[in-house]
Amino acid sequence: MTEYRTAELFDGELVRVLAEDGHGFFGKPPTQMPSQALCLDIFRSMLLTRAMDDRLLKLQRQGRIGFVGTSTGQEAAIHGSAAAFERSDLMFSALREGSAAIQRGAPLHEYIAHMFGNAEDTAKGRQMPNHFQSKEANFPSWSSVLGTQLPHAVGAAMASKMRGDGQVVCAYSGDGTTSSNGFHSAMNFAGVMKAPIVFIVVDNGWAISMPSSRQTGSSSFGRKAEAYGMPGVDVDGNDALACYVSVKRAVDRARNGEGPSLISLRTYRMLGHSSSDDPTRYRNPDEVEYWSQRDPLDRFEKWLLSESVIEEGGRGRMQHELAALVASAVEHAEAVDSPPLESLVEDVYAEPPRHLRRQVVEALRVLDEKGAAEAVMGKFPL
Ligand SMILES: Cc1ncc(C[n+]2csc(CCOP(=O)(O)OP(=O)(O)O)c2C)c(N)n1
Ligand SMILES: [Mg+2]
Repeated sequence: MTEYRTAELFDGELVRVLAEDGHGFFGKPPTQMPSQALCLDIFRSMLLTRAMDDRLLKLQRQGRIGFVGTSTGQEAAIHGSAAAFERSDLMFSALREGSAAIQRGAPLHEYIAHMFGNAEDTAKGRQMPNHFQSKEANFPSWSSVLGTQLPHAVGAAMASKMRGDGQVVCAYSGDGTTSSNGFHSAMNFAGVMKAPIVFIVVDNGWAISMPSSRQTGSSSFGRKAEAYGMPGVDVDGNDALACYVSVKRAVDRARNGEGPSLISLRTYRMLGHSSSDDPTRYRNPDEVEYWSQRDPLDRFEKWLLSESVIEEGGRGRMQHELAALVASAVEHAEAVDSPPLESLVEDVYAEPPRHLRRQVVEALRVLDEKGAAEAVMGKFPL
């Protein structure tokens, strides 16, 4: 496994703002620093993501939810970058950026409802967990088919360009997804048409069991941008401020009509690919140890303390408060029913056709839910 280390993939400097140990700046402070309030919001979002991972993975192990794709280790990349967009911008996520919707205003209980697929799930239980959608947060659901979100995002960016309303589109993908057709089509089209979009590759070192060093012949993901005629940059993805500053520059560029950019955020997936994966089968424990020494939460916390944005013990108090919020959202979600069975055939046709209605009624009869079957027959007479 020594062939792995994304650092080997890239022989240039990563963009950094914070010192690796969080004590001060790496070099000169950038001119476009986020406000203290925004820094605090980013940190809180990072802590919430960690708290949700912790709780949701336990729920999955207890058989109370079906699937979890965690974000542990990637919190700076997710929330530092998401903070650079306006809420009116459109955000297309991949598997691990769902909690950015909460950062953008979606209610926590809706996110948790989605993880359970209950009647309060905005996707009505029709999606896998971790495929969150929120109209309120301008956050479309994504498809598990890797890369399909990227051409959709470019289409949305072109629509914004035609409307001329200044909306910028954010398009997240993983390192593995850079090998998809969708990535190429989207990057090419956006480059040619100068679409107002920011592509963010969250390079977490792995695509299930495939290391990112085996994903491309390029010397870095950021450098792929050159071939598509847009700027590209490789950033330390465990540095929340570097993520914010680099993405903000690209967002401003897109809003000013200067077209797309590609930002690659170098980070690490600390846990398995999903709750169905055992990463010890393919990863060297030394590598995991190396990255555990570089926890993005610790690094940002040290800097926030040194700038007096938080005080000693502040992180612990926030963690406590967020864990309680997650616990109460879980308690609420478990008391909510599943979506009604007949919702399976709704929302495609204006009136669900006869054969689908019949299937719902038959299913309800099999489930011995006579009352419900009669109610459906009353609603949609056969
Ligand atoms: C088109 C397609 N090919 C293969 C898969 C199977 N698959 C699911 S996730 C995954 C790895 C994704 O890696 P990456 O893009 O780096 O995202 P990460 O999971 O690391 O966040 C693969 C190969 C898929 N879902 N879609
Ligand atoms: Mg990956």
